[in-house]
Amino acid sequence: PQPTYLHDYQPPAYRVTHTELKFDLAPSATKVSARLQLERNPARGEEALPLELDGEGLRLERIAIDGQALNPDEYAQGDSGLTIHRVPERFALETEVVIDPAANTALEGLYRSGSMFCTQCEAEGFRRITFYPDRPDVMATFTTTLIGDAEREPVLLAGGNPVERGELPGGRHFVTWEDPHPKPSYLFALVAGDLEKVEDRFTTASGREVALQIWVEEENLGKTDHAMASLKRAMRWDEETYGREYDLDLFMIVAVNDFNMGAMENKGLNIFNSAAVLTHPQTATDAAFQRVEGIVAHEYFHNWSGNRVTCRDWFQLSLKEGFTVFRDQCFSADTNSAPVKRIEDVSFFRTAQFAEDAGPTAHPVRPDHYIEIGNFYTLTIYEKGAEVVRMLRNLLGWEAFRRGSDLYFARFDGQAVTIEDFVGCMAEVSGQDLSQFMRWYSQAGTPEIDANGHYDYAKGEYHLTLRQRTPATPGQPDKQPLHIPVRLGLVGTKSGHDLSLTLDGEALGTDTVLHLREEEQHFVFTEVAEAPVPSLLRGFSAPVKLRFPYGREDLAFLLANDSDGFNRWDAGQRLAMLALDDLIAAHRNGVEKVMDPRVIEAFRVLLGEESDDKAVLAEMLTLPSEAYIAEQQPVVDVDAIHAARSFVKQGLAMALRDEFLAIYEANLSEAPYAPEPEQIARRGLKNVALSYLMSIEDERAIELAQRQFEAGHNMTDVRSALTLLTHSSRGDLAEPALKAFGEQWAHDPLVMDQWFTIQVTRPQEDVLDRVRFLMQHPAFSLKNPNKVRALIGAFAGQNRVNFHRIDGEGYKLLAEVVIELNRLNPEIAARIITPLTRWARFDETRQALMKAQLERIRGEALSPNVYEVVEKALA
Ligand code: HT7
Ligand code: ZN
Repeated sequence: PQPTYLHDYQPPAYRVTHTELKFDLAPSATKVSARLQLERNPARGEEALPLELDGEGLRLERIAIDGQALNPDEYAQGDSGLTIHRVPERFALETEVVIDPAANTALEGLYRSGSMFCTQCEAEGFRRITFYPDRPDVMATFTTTLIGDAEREPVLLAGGNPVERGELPGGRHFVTWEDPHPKPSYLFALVAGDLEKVEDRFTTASGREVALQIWVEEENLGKTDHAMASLKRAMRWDEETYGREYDLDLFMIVAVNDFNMGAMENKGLNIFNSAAVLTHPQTATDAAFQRVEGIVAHEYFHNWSGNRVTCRDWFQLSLKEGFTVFRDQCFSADTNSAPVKRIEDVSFFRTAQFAEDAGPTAHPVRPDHYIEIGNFYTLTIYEKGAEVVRMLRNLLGWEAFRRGSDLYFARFDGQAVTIEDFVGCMAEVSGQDLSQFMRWYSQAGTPEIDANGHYDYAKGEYHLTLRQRTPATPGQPDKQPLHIPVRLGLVGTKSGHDLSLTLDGEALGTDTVLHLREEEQHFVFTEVAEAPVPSLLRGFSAPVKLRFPYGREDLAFLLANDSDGFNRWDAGQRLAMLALDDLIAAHRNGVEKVMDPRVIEAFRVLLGEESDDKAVLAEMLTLPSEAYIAEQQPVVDVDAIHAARSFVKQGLAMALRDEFLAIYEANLSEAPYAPEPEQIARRGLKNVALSYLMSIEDERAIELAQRQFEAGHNMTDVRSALTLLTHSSRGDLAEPALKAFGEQWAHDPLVMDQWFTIQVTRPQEDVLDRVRFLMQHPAFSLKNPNKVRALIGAFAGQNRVNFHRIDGEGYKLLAEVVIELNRLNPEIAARIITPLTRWARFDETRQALMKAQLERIRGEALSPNVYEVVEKALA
C-alpha cells in the first residue's frame, strides 16, 4: 500500500451539489441506486479532467450519464474505484451497485449488527456503499430513500427530516429522508431494524422546537434516561458557552451493539456503540455514566465543530476532533467536579498519549502522510489535539478564544477547512502571533522541560530557568523550540500561601503564565518576600514533561499547601513516584524493601482532612498506575513495578488500616442511586479505601467486600467489590462471586463485558489459561469489538505482569488474535496490536519475544491497517 501525502492535496476536480440515494435493503444483496448531480470545479482550472470516484467491494450493475448508459470503454473500474474518462461540465451520474452487508465484518460502510442494518462512513466507509468522491471537501445535500421489509425493518432512519413514507408490494415499505445541509459523505448514515424509541423535546435559545429521539432494541428501553438528560444538558451548554444552536427539527441517536469506536456524529442521526449510550444503575458504573455523558456531548458538539464546519482533508482530522474533545472536556468539567475531570484527563493523557508519542507510531497532531487514515484516530489527534486547543484558550483567555471561535464558525460555515483557518481566526481576534505555536501541529513527540530555581535571600528574588527539548521521533530527528505556556505560582514556605509575582517590574498577581519560546529562558521574580516552592505547570498548562529537582519535603509541602488542586494532586503523585523508584530499585537488586515513612505521613494527613471535595481526595489517595510508573522507567521492569506498587499499597493499608476503615464507613450510603457528583465522589472514596484494605486481605475488608457485592445496590459498588474479590489471592472468594454474577447477567452483553474484563485483569499467574478459556465462552465473539476490547484489550493493556510473561505466551496469544482480526476487522486488529509495538521499552528477552510475534504477523497477508502499524513497529 502507498502513502497519501498532505503536500499532494488538490481540490476535487468535480463537486457534487446533490446526492440522491435509494437502498433496497436485503442482508446479503442490498441494491444501492445513486444519482449524483455533479459540476466541474473551477478551482482545478478550465481543463476537462476525468471523473475519479472511490468505490470498494461494489458490484456495478448500471452506470449512466444524463440518462445515457455508458459503454464499457467510457470508464475503467479497479479495486479502489472507477474513472470515467470524459464527462460534461455539469451532469447527473446514475449508478446501481449491489453490496453484501451480512458479509461485512469490518463494520465500515453498510453492515449488519444483529438483525439491524447500520452504517459507519467515517473515514472512508462511504466508498463501500456506492461510487462517490469519498473525501470530506465534497459536500452535497442528500435525499435518501430506504426500502425494507415492513416486519423485519419497521424503522427506517437516515439523516435530516422524513419527507415521505409508504407501503410497497411484497410486504415492503419505504421512507424518504432529506438533509438540507450540505455534508461530506463521511457524515451519511442509515439505520434499519426493529427498534423502539424514547422521545423528548428541546426548545432552542431562539425558540425552535427540536424532537429528540433515542432508538434502541426493546430490551434496552429502560436504559436511555441518562443519555437523554446528557443530550439536553449538552445542547443548552453549547448555546450558553459557544452560542451554538441545533439546526434541524429532529436529532436522533441509535444504539448498536457492533461498533468499532464509541459513537459517530452523522448529521441528524448519531450512531452509538451501545456501551456509549445505555446506562442503568444496576448495569453501569459511575465511570460508565460519566463516559456516556461525555460521548453524547462530544457527538452533539460535532454538529458545529465537524459538521457545519468540516475538514478539508483527513490530515486536518484534529481540527474537528481536538476542538470537540476540548469542548466535551470543558462541558464535563462544568457539569461535574472540574479538578477531578482535569486530573482524570491528565493522568490518562500522561500515561497513554505520552507512550504513543514515545513509540514507533508517534505522529504530529497534523500528520503529513498516512497509509490508512483509520489508524490515525489516535490519542495524539484527539487528546493532544485537545491540549493544543486548550493552550490556545489559555494563551488568549476565554473571551478572545470565544470571539475566535465565533469568527471561525461564521466565516467557514458550510465549508471544509484547515487547521490554519482555525488558528488564523484565533490570531486575528487576539492580535497574537501564533506562527511559532503552529509547530505544535507539525512536530511529534513530547517536549521535556527541565526547570531549575533558587531563591536569593539577600535580594528577595526567585530565579527560574526553563530549558525545553523535544526528543527525536520517527522521521523527525531535529525539533524546533515550541511556544509553551507554563502556568505557575510561588508558594511561600513560611506562610503556605501563593506569593505575589513581579516580573520585569510588572505585578502579575499570584498566578501567571510564562511564555517559553526559546530553548532556554531565565525569569527573575522580584520582591519575593519569603523562600518559595515553585508550583509549576499548574493545571497541566501544556502537554509536556516537566522536571524540577523537588525534594520529598517540597512535595509534601505542595501536597498540603498548593492552591492549585491539580498541582496538589500532582505533588502527591511525584512524592509516591520517588518512593516507588526506590522500591523498584530495591526489588531489582534483591534488597529488602522499606516503606518511606514520609509517604505514610502524607497519606495520614490526607485521610485525616475534613475534605469538602471527596472526589479529589479519592484521586489523591490513588497511587500512580503501573502503566504510568512504566512510562517513567528507562527500561520497563513489569515485575518490579508490580511488586513495588503492591508493596506501597499494602504498606499504606497496614499503617493506616483504621483510617481507611473509617473513610469506608463514613461514606456508606443507603440513598437511592443517582449519577450525581456528590454521590459519585462518596462511592469513589469508599471504594478506594476498600481497595487498600483488600490489598492486605484484611478479614473485616473481606466481609465488607462480600457484603457490598451481595447487597447489589448499584453496579459501581458491585463491580468494585467483585473486582477486589476476584483479584484477591483467595480463589474461594473469587469463584462463587464470579459464578453468581455471570449467571445473573448472562442476558446483558454490556455487563458480560465487565465480567470478562474483571477476570482477565487478575494478577494471578494462571490468568492466561482463563483468557483462552473465556474466548470459547458463548458470550464472547471476535466479531464484536466490545468483546475484543473487554477480553483481549483488557488483558494485553491492563494486565501488565501477565501479558509480559517471560515465556512470551501473552504475546503469542495477542498475535493469534491480531492475525484472525486482520481478516475480520482490520481497524480493530490495528488497534489491539498496540502493546506489541512498544517492544523497545522492555528488556532484551521480552524485546526478542515481542518482535518475533510482530514478524509472525508480518508474514501474513495483511490489511493496509495492520501493515502500516507492523511496518512502523519493526522499522
Ligand atoms: N468522528 C468519529 C470517528 C469514528 C470512527 C473512525 C474510524 C472508524 C470508525 C469510527 N467510528 C467513529 C467519532 C468521534 O470522534 O466522535
Ligand atoms: Zn469526535
